[in-house]
Amino acid sequence: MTDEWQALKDEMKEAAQSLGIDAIGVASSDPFVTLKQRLIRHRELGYESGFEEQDIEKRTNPSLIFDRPQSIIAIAVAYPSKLIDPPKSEPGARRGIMSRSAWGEDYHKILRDRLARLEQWLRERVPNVRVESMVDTGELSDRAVAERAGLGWSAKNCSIISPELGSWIYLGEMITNLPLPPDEPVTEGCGSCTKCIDACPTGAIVAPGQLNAQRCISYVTQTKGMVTDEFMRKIGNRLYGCDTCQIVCPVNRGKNWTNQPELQPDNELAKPLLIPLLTMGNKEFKERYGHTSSAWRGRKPIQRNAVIALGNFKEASAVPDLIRVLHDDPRPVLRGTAAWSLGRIGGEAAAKALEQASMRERDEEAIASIEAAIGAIRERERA
Ligand code: B12
Ligand code: SF4
Ligand code: SF4
Repeated sequence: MTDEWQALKDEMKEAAQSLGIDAIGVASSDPFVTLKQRLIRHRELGYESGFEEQDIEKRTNPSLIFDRPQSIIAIAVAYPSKLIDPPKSEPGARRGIMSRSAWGEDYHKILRDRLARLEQWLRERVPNVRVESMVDTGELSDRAVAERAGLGWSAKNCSIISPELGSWIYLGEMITNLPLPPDEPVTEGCGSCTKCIDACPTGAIVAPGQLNAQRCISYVTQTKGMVTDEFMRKIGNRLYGCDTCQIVCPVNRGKNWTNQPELQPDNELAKPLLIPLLTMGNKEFKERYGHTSSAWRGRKPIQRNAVIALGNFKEASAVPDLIRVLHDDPRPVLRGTAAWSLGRIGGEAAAKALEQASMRERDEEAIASIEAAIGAIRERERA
């Protein structure tokens, strides 16, 4: 019997590429005991983002979410890391950047499709197979499953790094009632390298493999409220997500996966002009970005980040557009953020618009931001 399951697993591994899956492995469905301790500690330290499943028992015990599980099949789908002939960001035509995980079609859709193809493939061979598939939003830790299934190691930047594919991979999994023999975890690791920890702009990687998500720019770009001065400066021109700790990783050098047609980027979406984003309505946002993974929080965080990026570029030509946001945008967070950017850029027109706004503004956070911006301009004038 064991040989039969081994044979099915071997056949499945051979079929993976034809199902659009770049790497596949099998993990046991035993409880994730060390992960559980880790998640408890993570919560105690206040390092969670709030985007993870909150029930730690369910996260770490597959038998609580699946009747008599026998194995977990982990899959990885590789994605591109390079744009071909990317448009330049230059004075007068500044551009933002979407993280690679938001290029192409939403990876949730793509991985669900690959898992559905795999389920169909299994059903043709084992008609009474039972499965529960998930990607990102499911209860399980996709990284912990992938690590146990031998897809890669759990790296210092927190990513799962495949020795062959690097970390430019999305992860998903399928709990099953099939007693497939588990794979061995990979033996490679980060060694003495610390490039990602050194490069992280906010010190969010507090120890190897330990992230304070509250300090991670990827998280900050996905929040909806006002961002603190410290983080606005560090966001740079990122519109959604952050790739820094993967870009600097030597294992990723030269790795750019172009075999998944749906995941290939559109330059104008991946590196869009900033000013047109400021006036993008909801309908236009859905048309342009609705099919990407950046859309799940709506247009507000992306527009706020576009305002921040213009401030960080100190883009003087954006002052009239930022003044329009400051005076007319119905969302206080956008008005407050525009004040910050105008304070960064400075100049007479910005100062005058901020003075006018300070007399009209009613939102407390926006008022505070306007006053800080006026203060910043005055201080620079005095210096
Ligand atoms: C919440 C979340 C976030 C949060 C927090 C990220 C984090 N590192 O915790 C934020 C918004 C910041 C985020 C950002 C990103 N995310 Co995210 N995110 C998730 C989500 C939903 C849950 C992660 C989680 O529970 N973290 C809590 C930590 C404590 O647990 P864990 O990372 O799951 O498990 C590891 C640790 O527990 C560790 N561990 C356990 N015990 C111990 C003990 C010791 C001593 C040590 C050192 C480690 C250790 O080993 C486990 C396996 O690696 C997963 C999807 C999912 N359902 O799992 C995607 C996921 C992790 N994200 C993903 C991606 C792509 C990203 C970004 C690259 C996106 C971007 N470009 O901006 C960044 C990377 C940031 C980073 N350096 O981690 C991918 C990762 C793919 C990969 N190759 O690893 C996932 C798996 C989504 C997917 N299905 O593909 N994300
Ligand atoms: S995603 Fe960016 S902010 Fe987050 S840990 Fe990596 S480098 Fe740091
Ligand atoms: S940069 Fe170095 S330490 Fe960081 S994940 Fe890559 S190999 Fe590991």
